[in-house]
Amino acid sequence: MTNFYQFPQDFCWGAATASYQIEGAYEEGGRKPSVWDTFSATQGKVLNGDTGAVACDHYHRYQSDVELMVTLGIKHYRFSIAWTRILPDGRGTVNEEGIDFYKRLVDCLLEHGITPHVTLFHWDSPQTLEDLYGSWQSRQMAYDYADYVKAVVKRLGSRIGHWITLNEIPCFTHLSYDAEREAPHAPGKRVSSAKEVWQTSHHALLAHGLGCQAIREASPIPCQVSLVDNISVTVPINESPANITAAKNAFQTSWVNGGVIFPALTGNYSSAMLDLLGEQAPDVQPGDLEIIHQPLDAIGLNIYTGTYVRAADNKLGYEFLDLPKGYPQMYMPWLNIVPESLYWGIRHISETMQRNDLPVYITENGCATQDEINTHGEVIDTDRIFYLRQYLKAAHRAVSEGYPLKGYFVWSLMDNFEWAWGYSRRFGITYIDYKTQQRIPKASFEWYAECIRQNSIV
Ligand code: PNW
Repeated sequence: MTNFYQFPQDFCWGAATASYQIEGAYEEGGRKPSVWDTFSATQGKVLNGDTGAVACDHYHRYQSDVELMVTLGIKHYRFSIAWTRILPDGRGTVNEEGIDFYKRLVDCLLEHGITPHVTLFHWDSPQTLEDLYGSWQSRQMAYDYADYVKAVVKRLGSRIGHWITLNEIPCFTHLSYDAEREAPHAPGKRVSSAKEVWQTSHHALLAHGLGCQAIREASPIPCQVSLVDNISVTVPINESPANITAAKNAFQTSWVNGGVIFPALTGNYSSAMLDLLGEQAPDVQPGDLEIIHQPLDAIGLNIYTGTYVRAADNKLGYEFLDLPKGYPQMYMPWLNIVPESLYWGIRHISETMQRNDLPVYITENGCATQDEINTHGEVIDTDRIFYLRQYLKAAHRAVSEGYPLKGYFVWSLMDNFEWAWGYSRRFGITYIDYKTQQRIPKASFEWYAECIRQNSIV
């Protein structure tokens, strides 16, 4: 049976996770601390004193978690590798036990017909490198990252066709080294100027570029290389030509876009961005922008929300609109429900970065809800279904208008350690009982499974 919301035959349905958020086993297999171990062990940094020491215990339960994916019906799984399992001190001798864990996981996925999409870094910087030179504050971090990438790809590369260099540069730089307040993300520093913050994201961009080169050099098989970014999506309040132009212009001037994804895709910081930054712009050495501007096979977008924009009679020609009181939100202060953001994110990338041919993946989309187990032992999260259904409709619109959207990964396969919010916020389509580690598929899990079966929105 076909219906209006049918997706292309080869559309990739997936789910996503990240190492520190699910693995646990923080002192096992030769792993050493990352900045998130240190940060979460520091009083007052993470809500309720939660840490990722145990998390979902995925390190020991990966086989049954793969069974869960089989039940769900996904053919694509996005996860991340913990740098400190591979190189416990960030550099030096490779810890083969760490490699073995990911080999077992990847083999298990492949045996079950699931394609791994591997993120090489999802925020868990080696603590040793933070102590040694302030991790992303130093240019050296980019070179150490590239060596780590080479070590991983050389050893696991024969099994993996999809690599992602870094997850969300703004989050592990700007949100981790804030100039104005103590940053909410590890290592939670407060540096002395905006320029120093911009220097951290410049180093991350450099790491991305060097990482791409390292993957291409070390991979024994042809593979797809991409970057995952949380762009800031501007949505026209209505789709008049003037408002669409306003949204496009606002998209390019936003610091997250102009300062992170723009250089990666075009080879330059956007000029609007540089004007805005003035003296605070990062120092860029000759050759940096060429390294940063690597040919990519795809771009991954993490989209959860957006900001409404309209045309205005001011110098910029547009203005951002505040949301009215009571605007619908999911269970996170920033998670306003703006389903069209998924469509506009894809469209802006295609149209404003001169990259209308670049395959796009939605590498994360999802929400936190106040899930409870009912008397039948079920979690009926119709609110999550409501959210996901609307966003998928926007994804479908992008596909039907011809934008190159190739796949969608729900965040997340299971509830997990939600960074500074600890376990208080549940983003999973599978409920985790943190006392027993029992996995309980929520109603949204069944709903998503049916979408996958029908290759449509149900
Ligand atoms: C993502 N925003 O981060 C991360 O990649 C995940 O690890 C995380 O669990 C997930 O979102 C849910 O928070 C984001 O403010 C954090 O728009 C904040 C935003 C977007 C993405």
